[in-house]
Amino acid sequence: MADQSIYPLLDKIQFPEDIRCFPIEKLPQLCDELRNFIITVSANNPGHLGASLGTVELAVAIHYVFNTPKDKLVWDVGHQAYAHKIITGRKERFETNRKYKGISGFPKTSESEYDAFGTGHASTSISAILGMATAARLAGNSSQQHIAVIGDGAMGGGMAFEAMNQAGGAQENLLVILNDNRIAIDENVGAMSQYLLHITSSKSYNRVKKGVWRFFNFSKFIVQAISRLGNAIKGQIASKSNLFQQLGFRYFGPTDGHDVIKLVRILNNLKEIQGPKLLHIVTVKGKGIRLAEENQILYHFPGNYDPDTGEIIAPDMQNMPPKYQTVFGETILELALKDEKVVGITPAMATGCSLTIMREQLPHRVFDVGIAEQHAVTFAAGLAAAGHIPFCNIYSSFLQRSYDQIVHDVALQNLPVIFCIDRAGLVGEDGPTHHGVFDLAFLRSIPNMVIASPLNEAELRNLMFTAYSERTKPFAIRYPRGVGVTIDWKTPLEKLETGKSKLLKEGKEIAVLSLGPLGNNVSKAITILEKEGISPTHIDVRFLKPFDKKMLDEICQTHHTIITVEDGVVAGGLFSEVSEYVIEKKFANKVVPIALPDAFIEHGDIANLHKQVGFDVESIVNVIKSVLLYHPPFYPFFNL
Ligand SMILES: Cc1ncc(C[n+]2csc(CCOP(=O)(O)OP(=O)(O)O)c2C)c(N)n1
Repeated sequence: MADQSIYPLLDKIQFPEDIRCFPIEKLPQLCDELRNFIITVSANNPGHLGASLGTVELAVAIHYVFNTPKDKLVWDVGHQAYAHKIITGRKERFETNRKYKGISGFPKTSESEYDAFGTGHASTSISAILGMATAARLAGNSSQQHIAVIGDGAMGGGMAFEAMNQAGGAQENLLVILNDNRIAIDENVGAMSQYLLHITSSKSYNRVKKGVWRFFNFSKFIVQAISRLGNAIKGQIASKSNLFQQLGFRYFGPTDGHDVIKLVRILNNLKEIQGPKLLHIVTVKGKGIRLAEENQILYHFPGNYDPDTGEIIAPDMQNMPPKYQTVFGETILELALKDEKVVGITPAMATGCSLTIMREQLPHRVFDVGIAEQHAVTFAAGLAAAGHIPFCNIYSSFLQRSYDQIVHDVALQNLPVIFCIDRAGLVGEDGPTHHGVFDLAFLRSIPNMVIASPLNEAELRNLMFTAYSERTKPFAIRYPRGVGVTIDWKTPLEKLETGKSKLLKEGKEIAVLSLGPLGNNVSKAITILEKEGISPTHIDVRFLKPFDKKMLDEICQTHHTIITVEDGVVAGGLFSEVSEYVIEKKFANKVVPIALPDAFIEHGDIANLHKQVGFDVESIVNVIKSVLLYHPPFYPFFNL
């Protein structure tokens, strides 16, 4: 007898229309298979496991009820959309999830017509779906449905409120599904989170809930008729003080987001109700793996694990250099223990950035402000204005949201906020939504800013100490995700001279000016080249702003070519700084960039991405050699 598939229903599915042929009673089994499939495949291909395990029933119910891709579905952040991806034509490719040249870990319009909108950053879904709903109305298309799925963490973000404000006012026809799993990456924080807890646990809401579910047992025609009564329905189904109702939405819930049959019934009826609606579902992050349900922070992104037990297979970190994040966490704690004015701020990434290290000892001086990067920056500005020493830790790509706050609230007032910009440069598997490659460019144009990047862990510590000691200006320190290069990193804190570079290797003809940890690849490249008799100068510029013009002046007069190396886009960063100087001073040096092109870089492991963009050692060797080939020793490099 042939082997029986462990996924008998899932095997029959490529696209949602295949599911729509199933009788509703089959859906729980399909969900079980889908969940097992995610667990099995993700066990040795790490991804955002916890969130995606919580939305299996929701994804199936939405695609069962709605006519996707004609009806539009937007997943907020998008890290919870694995089930959606698998049942919308990407089952076979799911094992390539997040891999180089594989499918993206986030919804992506170029990947599938079922991904109505690309996501990766939080709190965008309601704005996007509102735009689509508005467009449909303007086009006279009343049959198209619009659904946004947003988590309880993302619901606390400012953009979500801005969109709710417009949608509720305009009474546009859309459905927001609030996926409340009571956790963001870390514990969810703030009043919105408290409010949702109140709704899910309060007796009066639960009484109202019974009425709601009676309502959903009515036939479609009765629901249509009742919904035409407009506001009258609101009173029947939720407390008058409900925040979402006050914002002009019809609120439904809370309900169990793992009961797929009930979800289907509810969604079928909600389709018949016009105007903005919010369905509040309660789910369990990590559903299906006991350990993941119990350790939701750890299993947000667990890495490799045993698919049977869920036990995490941790990589051997013995004799490995520390992560830059650990160095940040330990160093801020060290400074905070010495100075009570030091405070730490994170917008919802306490574990990711290791501010947890300080929080364990000094919880009252660490502020997790929720997914609210704009607010985090102005909050830090307020603290600085009142004499505190705020270390505001934000991932580079999320800091993009705070541009006006950096300009208007920090730099213009010259407030000494210390920005620790985590995940700077290419981040790897998370891809273009998360690559932190614009910060050098967007910060350099802001007056008063100090911008630095450490070559290694010791330099990160020293830059933090320098920023702490100076406190005359806003000071940004950008550093990458992951491990550094030095095992003995806990060196005594040393104040560096702001704006001063460091000569790492004296050579001739070519000077390589590197900013940040990519300088370690340059050092390796030079070691290789020296064996062939090629000996360029290497300088760790450390500070992009203020820039070490004295050093640059000397370099321009003693080397015919300057190669700039930076983990950021070519326009606006180190290459621009050096080129502008060479032009301004009318030098004739050739300036060659090793930087990212004017293009979005896809996802994949760092080794492949570095090779692709020319950041790996071999590519750097080749650039230096090719420069020499085209610039014989007599090349003039005098002042024009
Ligand atoms: C603007 C922005 N800030 C931070 C993040 C990092 N981040 C990814 S998921 C997440 C938590 C989201 O929580 P929630 O909306 O409750 O979704 P869940 O993970 O619980 O499904 C955070 C903070 C992000 N993606 N975008």
